[in-house]
Amino acid sequence: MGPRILSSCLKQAGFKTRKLFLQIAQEKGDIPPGLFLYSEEVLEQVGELCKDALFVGVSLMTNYFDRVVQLCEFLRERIDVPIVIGGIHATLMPGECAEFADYVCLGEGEGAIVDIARALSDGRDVSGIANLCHLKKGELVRNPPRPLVANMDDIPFPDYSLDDDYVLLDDKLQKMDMDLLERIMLTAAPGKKTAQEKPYYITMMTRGCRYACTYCCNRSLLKLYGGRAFVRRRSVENVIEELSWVRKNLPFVQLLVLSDDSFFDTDELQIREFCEAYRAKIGLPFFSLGTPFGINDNKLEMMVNAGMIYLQMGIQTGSERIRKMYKRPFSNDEIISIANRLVGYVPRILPPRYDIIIDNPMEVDEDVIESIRLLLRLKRPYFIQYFCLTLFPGTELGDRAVEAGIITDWREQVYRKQLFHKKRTYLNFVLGLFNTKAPRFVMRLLITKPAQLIFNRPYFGKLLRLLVKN
Ligand code: B12
Ligand SMILES: C[S@@+](CC[C@H](N)C(=O)[O-])C[C@H]1O[C@@H](n2cnc3c(N)ncnc32)[C@H](O)[C@@H]1O
Ligand code: SF4
Repeated sequence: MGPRILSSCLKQAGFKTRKLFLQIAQEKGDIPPGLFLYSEEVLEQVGELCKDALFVGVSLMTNYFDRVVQLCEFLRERIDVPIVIGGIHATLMPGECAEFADYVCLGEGEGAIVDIARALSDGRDVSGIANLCHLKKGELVRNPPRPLVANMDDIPFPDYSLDDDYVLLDDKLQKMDMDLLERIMLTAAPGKKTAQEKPYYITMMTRGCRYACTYCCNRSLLKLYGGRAFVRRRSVENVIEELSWVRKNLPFVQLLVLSDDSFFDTDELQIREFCEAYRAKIGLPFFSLGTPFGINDNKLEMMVNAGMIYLQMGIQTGSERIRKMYKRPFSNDEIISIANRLVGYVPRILPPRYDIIIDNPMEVDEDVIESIRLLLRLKRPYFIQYFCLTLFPGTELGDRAVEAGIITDWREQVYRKQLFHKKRTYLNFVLGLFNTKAPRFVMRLLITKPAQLIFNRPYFGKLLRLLVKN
């Protein structure tokens, strides 16, 4: 969403943009991270497409680090065009990003990107622009942040025009057209493994989140903006206008995603207004992300009536100790009560999806067993999404892991981490059974002391590997 919004800002200011979508597929395979680099042919193509630009802007998430370094180094050698890096990783680690780019943008980029384009096209200096950092004689010069965008409705809709877009597919940079757009909106579809594998469009009504869960990058944004009015919501009218545009211009979209950090964490009036307008004017099925923060019966009822086909909710852990470590302020009983209400809507909605964080090096077996016990108490059906804990820089847990000596090399241990490779432990195996038809009594048996004594051993991973291979 970020780069598309920035492209619209530039167009509004009278500039032309060319967008390159350089994702590499098969992120989840057994491919060593080194192979996630771009091929020589792709780099050449990118170089050609960027050589006449006023500047190149790159958006960076942590796990794209190596390939962005590769790309920037290639461009710096090949063409004489300034490179600006932005996005969450640039915001978390501006110093290291400044080593392979000319400027780094911290936080929101809408104002900065237009200022950069104007300065460069007028031949003015860029280095003083608010939000930017750059290296001067090896030292990081950090300009103050500009005020946050106060009125979210002032931000233009993401740029989905296809006039000058390219997408990396099948290891080739291809000119984007409606068919390719449909294809990428389908391949990244969030509902894989369920009936929801449909081209989807993702949007957000809110920017920012008021919580600071210790594993989450949001804490760095809260810090950057010093607690000022960080959480802002677009008007319902504005969101509906965007979605109406989508209905009209991207007719293949069959599913909408409200990807706010915590959609339900607002008052009922706003949710009612949204739901009524959505139902009357949009009508496509949608799913939403939510934390247990702020979910209640009234809001659920309104969302389901408006077309919500399921909700993805972060549970993260069933261990009170780990929940405290994560700074998630609710109890297992509260989770159970919300989850059971949610399941009450099935089959009007699809089974809810609950996020669970696994492979936390600060967890002990008893914590994982607490998670299993919690999941055993939740009414079925539901689907679990497992996320291996990544100790991102700038997060509280990331800082603690460095202090504890768990992280000694960010690049090796974090940036190059296979995000979806869970450890082959016995307890992860038991957790995995929640997405199968395994009867609950079997799972209860599997976490009894005798079962743990036999199976919860290092040999289990090797055994599993053998079984899976065969
Ligand atoms: C939507 C989303 C997804 C979608 C993406 C779908 C899509 N096609 O867009 C899906 C579901 C695929 C996804 C997956 C993942 N995501 Co995600 N996702 C988000 C989410 C909720 C919104 C992203 C967004 O569009 N934001 C709105 C735009 C406007 O903000 P923005 O991108 O930050 O851009 C602004 C600035 O950063 C800046 N900017 C950005 N780029 C540039 C470039 C330049 C040149 C400049 C000047 C400025 C600039 O300007 C923009 C406008 O102000 C964010 C959380 C969040 N609230 O942002 C997490 C987030 C980006 N995801 C995150 C993670 C960890 C993941 C996953 C690893 C798994 C997971 N646990 O969710 C996967 C891996 C994806 C991958 N790399 O393969 C983390 C990233 C952590 C990190 N350090 O990299 C985030 C920040 C969540 C969090 N709070 O921790 N995600
Ligand atoms: C985009 S996040 C949104 C989370 C949502 N705001 C919440 O609080 O539940 C989606 C999921 O990613 C997972 N996640 C977030 N940060 C993570 C991290 N550092 N490591 C592993 N998983 C993470 C969590 O399971 C989370 O529920
Ligand atoms: S509620 Fe979600 S987005 Fe907000 S800080 Fe916690 S994990 Fe991050």
